[in-house]
Amino acid sequence: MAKKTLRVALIGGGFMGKTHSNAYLKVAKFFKLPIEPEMTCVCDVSEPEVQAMARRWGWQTIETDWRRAVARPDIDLVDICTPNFLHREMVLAAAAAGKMIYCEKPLAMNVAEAREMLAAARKARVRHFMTFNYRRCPAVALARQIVEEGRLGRLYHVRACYLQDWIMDPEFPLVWRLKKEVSGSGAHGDINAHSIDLARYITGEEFVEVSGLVETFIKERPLGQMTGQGLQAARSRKKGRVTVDDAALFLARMTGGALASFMATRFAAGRRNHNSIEIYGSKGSLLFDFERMNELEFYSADDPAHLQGFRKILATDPPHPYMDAWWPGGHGVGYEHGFINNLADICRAVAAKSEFHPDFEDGLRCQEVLDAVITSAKERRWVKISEMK
Ligand code: NAI
Ligand code: SOE
Repeated sequence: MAKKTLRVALIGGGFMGKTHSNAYLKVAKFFKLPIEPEMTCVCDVSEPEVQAMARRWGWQTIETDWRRAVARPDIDLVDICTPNFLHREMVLAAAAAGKMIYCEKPLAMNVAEAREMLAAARKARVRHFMTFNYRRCPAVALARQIVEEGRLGRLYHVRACYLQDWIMDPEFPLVWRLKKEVSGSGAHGDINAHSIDLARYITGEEFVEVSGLVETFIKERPLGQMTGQGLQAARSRKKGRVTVDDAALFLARMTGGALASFMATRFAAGRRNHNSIEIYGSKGSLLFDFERMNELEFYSADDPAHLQGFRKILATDPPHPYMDAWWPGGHGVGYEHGFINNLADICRAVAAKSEFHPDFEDGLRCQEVLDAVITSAKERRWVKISEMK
């Protein structure tokens, strides 16, 4: 009997379009899945470019109008990899067409949109999934397991830093990530979103209140001429205003009583994609840094006194999450594996009709924290997450 398939329409063939295409191509080669994705349709605005993308990755057909892609009867899952301002209307249309939806982060431009998107998916009774891909790094999933096993005891602190430097040059052009009407916010929604999600995922706790600070260091930049991917563009002579934050820092209180700090910036020279999170508890600590993504540092106060100290776990052996699908111990994984692991979990959840996280509810929870920080920075006060409900 032919294997059950999940027929996918991918919208947006840029950076994320590539990582998702790679995941669809590879997932069933490494994971034994009850249902396998079929690369049915890829959609982007430029016909020659989307044709080339289809040929390169093995997509069966193309569309240049996303509404046609969403409406097609031969599609089960709509995968949204477009700039943030498009997520809402694409999700609403996909839900109305009865399709399952897989959406890139951040889910929405603001809480109101995220709430509407979750409600639409629920009303249409369609499955909804998100990519917070760092959850699926084996070392991060292991960190969650260690916390769930109670090995850290009561949690006192979370310290997350997401540091980049790709726009430090004042002549770097005004790409879509620097325009509020396209991206919603800057470093905050782009990379604090990941840190917020990781804090929720690893600790299993929610945010109670936040106090934030945002800054735009370079207020004008040369206008950008898009060259296909959101992290690059040719620049023109004319200048335009940057309408998002370059950096966003905040303090938070978590439901279990932990005090947390977050720093997201695109102005940390030398830091290309430094996504780190540290968790400190009564019985131990955990440190993860994406730049050393195969490693997890763990300190246990339960160790005999003379052996106490941070141990570095190389999270590449089969007992570590996802590693039984990959290479023998010691042969590490990379950035793309988070996306493939996420997709494997989606396929299993669809086949088993079981729960999957992160879904749109996780996207909404993240958005509430993002918006609360912006409100706090604007009004110069602590903001409770309950004010965002
Ligand atoms: P990108 O700029 O590289 O690609 C976006 C693509 O969408 C472009 O090819 C563009 O032509 C296409 N597009 C724009 N309007 C369209 C329309 N109306 N119909 C069809 N296609 C359209 O952007 P990137 O980096 O791929 O980001 C896309 C999304 O993924 C964003 O929401 C971003 O926040 C998220 N993202 C997530 C990452 C993660 O770590 N999970 C990493 C990078 C981005
Ligand atoms: C650019 O800041 C970017 O590509 C983000 O959009 C991603 O979400 C992050 O994972 C890496 O950096």
